[in-house]
Amino acid sequence: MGLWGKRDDMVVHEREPFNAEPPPAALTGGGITPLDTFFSRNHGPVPDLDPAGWRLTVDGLVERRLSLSLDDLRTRFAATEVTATLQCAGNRRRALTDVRDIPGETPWGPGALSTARFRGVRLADVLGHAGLDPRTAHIAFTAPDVSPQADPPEPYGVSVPLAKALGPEVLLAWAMNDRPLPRVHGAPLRVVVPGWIGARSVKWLHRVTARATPSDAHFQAVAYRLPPAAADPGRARPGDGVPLGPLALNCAVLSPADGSRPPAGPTRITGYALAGEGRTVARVDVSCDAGRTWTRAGLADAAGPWVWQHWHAVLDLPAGEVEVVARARDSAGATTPESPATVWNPKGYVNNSWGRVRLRCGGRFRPAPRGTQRP
Ligand SMILES: Nc1nc2c(c(=O)[nH]1)N[C@H]1C(S)=C(S)[C@@H](COP(=O)(O)O)O[C@H]1N2
Ligand SMILES: [Mo]
Repeated sequence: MGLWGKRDDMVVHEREPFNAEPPPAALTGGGITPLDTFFSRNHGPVPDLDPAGWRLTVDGLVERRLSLSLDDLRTRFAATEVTATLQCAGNRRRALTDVRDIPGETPWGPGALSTARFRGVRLADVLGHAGLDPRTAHIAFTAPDVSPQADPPEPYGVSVPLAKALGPEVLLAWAMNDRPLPRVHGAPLRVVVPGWIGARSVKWLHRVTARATPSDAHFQAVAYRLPPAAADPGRARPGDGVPLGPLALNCAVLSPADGSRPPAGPTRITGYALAGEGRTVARVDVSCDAGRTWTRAGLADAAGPWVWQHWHAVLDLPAGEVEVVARARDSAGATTPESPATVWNPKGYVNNSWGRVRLRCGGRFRPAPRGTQRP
């Protein structure tokens, strides 16, 4: 077993803070991602919290300030489950670095997303118990992990608008795939905000605050905002750019692996697609001739509204250098953009350009003609 209980072949971008994604081949099965395969994104050291002494504080614009133990959460509220795909805003950033360098950011491949069944209580139920002041417009989350990426370093914090926070899909979760939440994924309690960038699903949650304005913590006010293409990210000021929230339609190829050398001929191509909030993946098309001709991929059944969908197609790959591309369309008619250059931004967020793998296909195997003998 590798670091933090992850599989040995995990692609570890950084050990401290721990940032790792599964190799694409490990995600081809779709469905629920095993805990040892689930990607992990951290901005600081992983806290080691004692669940017995841990309390969740609910404060801010509330009628009753709450201090809840894990037992309080389990016994005073109805437990529920949500299966959700978490995707980092930096998923597939590496393909953007081919356009222009993105210094100081993790070069994620297509594996900075994974799916789990989370168990916990609805955030809406806990907020209802505290009683919200009518001025509440945002719910802020704070955790104890201090990130050196903020200047000065500060604990991790973000917020979501109240309308999303009250959604029945938003959980305070203590279990993942029927196991206690692993430490690296936020034990004892994390937020799960399905359909939104992973950054909003705060791990090691210890404080929920009702506010009139968004959180002014670094990871809400400065990072995880889409900067204008010409911006210098080193000089971003609070409020610059567009805050990232709901996920954009995305689609990537998982197999054959980028850079691999499969034989030419009929080849199974697989990957995933993920639609934004309130939308579904309508179709995925795959091409091996730069988009002149397309083959419609078969889509696996979705396991719910908040999860990825895996797809597969068989393409007759020619011998030589071949680029396989995949594009998706969602239920609102939106399509994934063709080129990484059009989505490039200085922080490398939200690359949802066509999935691409470059292959070198071997010569076609031809059986020897009848009557000839091989040496
Ligand atoms: N407290 C805290 N919560 C956090 C983070 C963090 O660094 N600290 N990283 C966020 C980001 S950017 C992502 S993509 C997800 C990753 O969740 P995972 O590590 O369980 O895959 O957690 C989010 N929650
Ligand atoms: Mo992220």
